[in-house]
Amino acid sequence: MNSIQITDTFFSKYRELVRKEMIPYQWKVLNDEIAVNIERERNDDTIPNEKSHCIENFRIAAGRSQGHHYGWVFQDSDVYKWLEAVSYSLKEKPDAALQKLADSVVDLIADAQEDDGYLSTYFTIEAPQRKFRDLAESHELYCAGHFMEAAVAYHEATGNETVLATARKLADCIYRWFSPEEMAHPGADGHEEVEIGLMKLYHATGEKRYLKLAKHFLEERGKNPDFFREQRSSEENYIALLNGVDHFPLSYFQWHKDIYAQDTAEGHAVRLMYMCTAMADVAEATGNSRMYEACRKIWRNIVDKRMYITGGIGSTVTGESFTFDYDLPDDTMYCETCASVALMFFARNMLKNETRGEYGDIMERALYNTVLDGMALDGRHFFYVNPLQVLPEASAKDPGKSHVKPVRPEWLGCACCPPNLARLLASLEKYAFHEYKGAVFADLFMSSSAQFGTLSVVEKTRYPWEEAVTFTLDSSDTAEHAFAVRIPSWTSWGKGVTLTVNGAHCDLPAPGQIICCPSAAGDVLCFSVSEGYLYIRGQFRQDTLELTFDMPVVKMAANPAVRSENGKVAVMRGPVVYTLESADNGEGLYRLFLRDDTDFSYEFKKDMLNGVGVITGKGYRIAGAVCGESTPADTPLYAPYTDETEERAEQVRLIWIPYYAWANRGKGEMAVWIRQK
Ligand code: FUB
Ligand code: ZN
Repeated sequence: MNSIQITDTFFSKYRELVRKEMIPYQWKVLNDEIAVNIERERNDDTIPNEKSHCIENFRIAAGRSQGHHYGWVFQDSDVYKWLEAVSYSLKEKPDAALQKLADSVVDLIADAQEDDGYLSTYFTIEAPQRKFRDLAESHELYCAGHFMEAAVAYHEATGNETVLATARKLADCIYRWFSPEEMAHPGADGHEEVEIGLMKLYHATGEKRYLKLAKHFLEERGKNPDFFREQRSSEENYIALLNGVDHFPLSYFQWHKDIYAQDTAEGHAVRLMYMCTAMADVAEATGNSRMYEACRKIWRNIVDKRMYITGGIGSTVTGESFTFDYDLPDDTMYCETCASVALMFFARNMLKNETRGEYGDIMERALYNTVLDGMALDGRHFFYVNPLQVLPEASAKDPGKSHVKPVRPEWLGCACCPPNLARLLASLEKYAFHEYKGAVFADLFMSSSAQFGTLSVVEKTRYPWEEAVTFTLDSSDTAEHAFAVRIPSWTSWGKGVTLTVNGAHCDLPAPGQIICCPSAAGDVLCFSVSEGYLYIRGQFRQDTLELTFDMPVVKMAANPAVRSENGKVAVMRGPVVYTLESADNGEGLYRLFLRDDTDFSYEFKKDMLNGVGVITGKGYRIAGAVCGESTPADTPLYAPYTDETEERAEQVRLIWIPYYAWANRGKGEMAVWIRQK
């Protein structure tokens, strides 16, 4: 039996926040029990924002209450993601009262399920005649996928059989309707997700039909380009289920091409990431190297050309989508929290196919930056969109920036992100390690104790603030074990990695080289490096490895093709992207710049922002008016250029905080990128 317990100071705070704040808070919101200010994610009057009504929708569908469905057609998924987060939390810390509550939610969901297994409160209550008839927009399968994920997690955590039976009944209903063998009904959901749920159900039950259906849905994409249009036109009195979506191009749904031919990241970012997450899983489960290669192509395009330095993805609010290579505007972007959560899912499933450090590198980049940015330090306010530059006045007055919020709302009209964050943080151990071909891999660094068969691993670290990570390895048998540690790619920006084995320095092998060092039991441990991992093989007897990852403060530049960041730099230390806020640096961040003389210093401040590493350094501020203030009368709007402005610049001491921690001290400006002279 494998088990992993996270004991980490940095992440335990987050997991405690999930348990003590997010889960109870979200439960109250889903029940409309507390008055919260629900903000629309952008200026769009059609976005429902009066209440959540999630639980009430289920009660109505179950016949326990009367009324109409309220909210998005995919409102049910908020409950499923909450239940999934509860499952992981219960697994970590049993809580009888919470389990009782979750059991009652499971019973409610089972009651809302129709006799044939169909489950979607919107269609049961409002439009039974439209079931599976508008897959582009209906999200029926999307919600089903989220329920399957929750069901597997809840069953694993508590042994509750009702939840698994309900999920299987739903999967069987879907299987009957689409029936891959007979092609009873063609098509797949406009929003990928059911494929992930089916794969989890397959892994949990061994039922091959679920795997087959997941693969079938993936391979349906793009087969018939007219499918969504044909479905719409076959409905008498068709009414759109989602406003505006019927005008989006097929690439919005990843329906523009066969999945094997899609080689760039197109369309809605969350949809694409869910599709790729499922593809990577199906590729591994079926040994389909063509499918893995298809994932690789999309992966390369994202990480080489379409991802923000923060691990955010999605460059435009229109369709919450990718745009084109190197188009990464930092003040109008989307960077939805869910998209980066899902990028982590994708990376994690890529590791099932092939162990490459870059998958762990991207999980880490997304996690420490955009993902954690998705929530406030109080666990009760959430970002949907994670900008890299904010001017509150622009967010308030420029309609093109209405989605760029300067502070995290209490809840959102479309509440997909908060419970997605909760379920990810509550299950972080699934991302910290993986096993592959008999070896155990440490992918993300956090203090923990883990047992993998006969091998026990105790990890201690103060990452990401401190550089050392120590592993104590011990096995209860005499077999040779293989353990591997990801070497973060950012270590190449500094002095690299130093390795100490049982207290003695050991050189790090070059690729292709093997270096052996004494083990605690008087034998040897042999080290090699491959594809971003340090491998250690041997018989482990309380052997201690200490890795020190050099973490200098680094000025990062973007590829010159990234138009918005030309001539600018961002500051990073280890995996953490830093940012400037007006709370520390005054208004008018756009007037700041750096020269080559920046003398960075780094200090951990335990009383600031729940404990963060803070960077200070020399910078310059150009004199002049702050946007919004009246321009000094003697300064024209335009004048011939002189570098007088530079000469008038005053020297200032700048303060950078971790990007994820911005917007926790009220409304103000923020900028990740700053001009470099
Ligand atoms: O469509 C369901 C969810 O709503 C998506 O995943 C999010 O991007 C939001 O649009
Ligand atoms: Zn979201």
